[in-house]
Amino acid sequence: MITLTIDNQKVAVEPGSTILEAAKKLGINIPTLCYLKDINVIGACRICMVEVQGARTFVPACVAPVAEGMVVRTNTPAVIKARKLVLELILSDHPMECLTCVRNQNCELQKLAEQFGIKEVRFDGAKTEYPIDDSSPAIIRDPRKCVLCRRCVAVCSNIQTVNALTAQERGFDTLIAPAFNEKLANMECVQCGQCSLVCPTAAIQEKDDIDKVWAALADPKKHVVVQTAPATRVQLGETMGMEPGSIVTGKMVAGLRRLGFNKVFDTDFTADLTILEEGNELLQRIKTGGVLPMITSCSPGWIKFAEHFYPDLLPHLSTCKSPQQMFGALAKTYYAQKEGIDPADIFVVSIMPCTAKKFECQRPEMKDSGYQDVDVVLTSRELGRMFKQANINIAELPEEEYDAPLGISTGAGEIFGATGGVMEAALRTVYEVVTGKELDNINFVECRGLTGVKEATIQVGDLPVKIAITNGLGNARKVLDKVRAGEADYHFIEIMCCPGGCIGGGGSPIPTNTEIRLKRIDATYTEDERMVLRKSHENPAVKALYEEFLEKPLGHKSHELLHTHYTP
Ligand code: HC1
Repeated sequence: MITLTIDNQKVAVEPGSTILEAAKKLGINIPTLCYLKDINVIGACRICMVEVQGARTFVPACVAPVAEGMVVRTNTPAVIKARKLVLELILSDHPMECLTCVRNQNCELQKLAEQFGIKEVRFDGAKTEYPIDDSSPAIIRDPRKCVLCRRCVAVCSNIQTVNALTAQERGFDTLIAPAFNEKLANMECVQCGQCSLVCPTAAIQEKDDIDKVWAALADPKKHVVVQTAPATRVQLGETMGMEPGSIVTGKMVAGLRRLGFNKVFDTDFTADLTILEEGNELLQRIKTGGVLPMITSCSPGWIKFAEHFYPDLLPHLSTCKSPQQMFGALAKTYYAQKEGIDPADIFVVSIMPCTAKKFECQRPEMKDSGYQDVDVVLTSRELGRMFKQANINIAELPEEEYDAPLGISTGAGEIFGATGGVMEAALRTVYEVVTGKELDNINFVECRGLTGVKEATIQVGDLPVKIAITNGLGNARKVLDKVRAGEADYHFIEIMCCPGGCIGGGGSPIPTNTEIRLKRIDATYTEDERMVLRKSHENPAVKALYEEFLEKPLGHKSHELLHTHYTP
């Protein structure tokens, strides 16, 4: 162990630790801006400067390693003066649009300026003039607000291995953008929005579609229905100041009703339906010698990643559309018929923890109802803003139930939101369908947790089913490379684009970090246990859907509305 002194307190830490980590152990929070634990540790912004006795200059605490006997001061007048200078220099090239900025009151730069009492910026000169890139259906880049922290570059390259963003030019002209300043829509960007989740300012943000929803709600001709993704109920409370891990299912439903939606439905319903379709597809592939391993297809960032980087593996993907898209197709066919509403008048809104869902709903394949199946996707962050615009604090609302029938779901649908959840939900159903026996224990705990690649073999009757589960695209790559090399003997793989699964999606509340992801995951399994029904094949509304409309899993109508193909 290495012993050092920080602000007159002794602390012992592992060799190789940084001053920042050692200070944290003492409960001393050194301010940071570019730093992102385990992802971006580059000492670029210099906000974390500290004084080290004997050193000739200030030292960036996030990258400087500890040394035996080191004496550190984190808050001397000179350190504070230097940090203020750094902040002023950053602000001198920042558009002061705080009041009209989407990150107002949730901006790390604004928070630091307030913390350090910056009242004026003494430097006035040229400003970055790169144009806003709004070419993508999901993400907007505003280089004027960029502080060059490179967090987005790190998450895109190191975690997602997409490399859509890079630093280019030098000095004052430095720009974080796709190579050659190409538009995001023309890149291999998978629209996952992880960049927007780590951006400390509003330099990268989701495309705001709130006004389209307000317009639909105000249109008397429109029958506006909303579906809420599994993860939304364990993260939306955070946008209202509630603790991470708060479960707000009933309050969210109540809030949506007060916004004026005609029906409040649940993507968990079509998550259950996905299990019936996908589970049967897996069994059919196993029985008939189809392409294995089969890979889940509900995460649109993952689908786009496969199309760009693994087009040769597309036949491995389940042909099932995502639950979001199954919902849209059914809302404008089954639901429209049942309620006697002209599908042209139905407007489907999704609330998703995901930016890529905005891209998914606009894909040309997603029009099997005869209309665009899902009209608008709002992220959890946008719904939080919409509630604020309507002066609704969901924390103060009573809990209400979803509408039937497309709001009826099971715990299996709910756990889709956490990495491993789709696999666990599928196993609950596949086991019982194949063996005809009831599971003694429906909790497949080997599917759970934040480990990047999880593997297991589950005995289903006579068949040992080999599974793999990945979250974050860098982890997906590890498994996909094995599949590509013919070295994988899995039957079924779950791939979720974002770290932690959808509870950590790119449209989630900010901040989202490992600790917060774990709290949302715990809440997800608490919700699952709270449900009366926890297996998709027991969902009475799904059973009725097959009886009244679809007839059977993988039947003609299912193929028409619920399945699709991908573009190499
Ligand atoms: Fe997801 Fe899914 S779980 S992709 O993560 O399959 O976004 O929550 O809605 O469609 O159901 C997201 C979440 C979501 C779909 C489902």
